[in-house]
Amino acid sequence: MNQNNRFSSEVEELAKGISRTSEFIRLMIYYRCAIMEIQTKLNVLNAELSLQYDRNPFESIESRLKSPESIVEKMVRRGIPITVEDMELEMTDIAGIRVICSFQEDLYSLADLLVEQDDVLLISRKDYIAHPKPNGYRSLHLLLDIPIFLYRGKRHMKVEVQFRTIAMDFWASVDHKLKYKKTLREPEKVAAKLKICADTLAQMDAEMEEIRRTIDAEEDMTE
Ligand code: 0O2
Repeated sequence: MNQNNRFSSEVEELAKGISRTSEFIRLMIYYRCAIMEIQTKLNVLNAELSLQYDRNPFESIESRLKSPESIVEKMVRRGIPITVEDMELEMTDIAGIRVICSFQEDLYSLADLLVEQDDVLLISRKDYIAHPKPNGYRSLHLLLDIPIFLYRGKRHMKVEVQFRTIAMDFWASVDHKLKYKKTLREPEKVAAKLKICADTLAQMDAEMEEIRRTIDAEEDMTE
C-alpha cells in the first residue's frame, strides 16, 4: 500500500468512527439548522427585493454539509485532533451555502443586507471578485456566526456563504472537476486555458451588468 492509499484508508477509518458518535450526529443537526436559518433569510430578501426591483436578486441557492471524510481529511492535514469539540472549534466550512446571482451588483447587495441583520455576525469576508485567486477563481466568501434556537437554549454556529454569478459558478464547477483528474497529460496548459476563460467570463459579467443598467435606466424613464 503506498503512502497516499494509507492516508486515505486512515482518514476513512477515523471518519467512520467519529461519524457514528452521538456528538457528531448532534453537531451535524445543529449545522443543518444554521443552514436553514440563513437560507430563510436569503429567501425573504429575495422575495422582498424581487418586488422592489422587478427581478430576482439570486437565481438559486445550494447548500451542503461537508462529508465526514472531507472534514477528517482536512483536520488530519492540518494537525487538528480528531474530536467533535475541535471539529466545531477549528473547522469553518462544515456548513456551506452557495448563492448564485445573475449580476455582480446583486451579489454584493445581498451579502451586505444579510450581514446587516442584527442576529448575524460577520467573522470574516474574503472578496475573491475584487482580488481573484491566481488561477482565476472568483467569488465572495462570508464566514458568518448565526444563532440557532434549541429547546435547551441558544447556540451559535458558523456557516460559510459563497456568493457568485452564474458565470463564476460555471468556471468554478469546471475547475473543481479538473482538480480531481489526476491523470491530465498537460495540466499547465489546461490551467492557462482556464485562466483565460476566467478573465473572459469576468469581462462578460461586466458587460452584462452594463446591459442591465441600460435596460433599468430606460425602464425608469418610461415609468
Ligand atoms: P468544497 O468541496 O467546495 O467544500 P479552507 O476553506 O480553510 O480550506 P481557505 O483558503 O481559507 O481554505 O478557503 P477559501 O479560499 O475561502 O476557499 C474555500 C472554498 O472556496 C473551497 O472549499 C471551494 O468551495 C472554494 N474555492 C476556493 N478556491 C477555489 C478554486 O480555486 N477553485 C474552485 N473551484 N473552488 C475554490 P473546498 O473545501 O476546497 O471544497
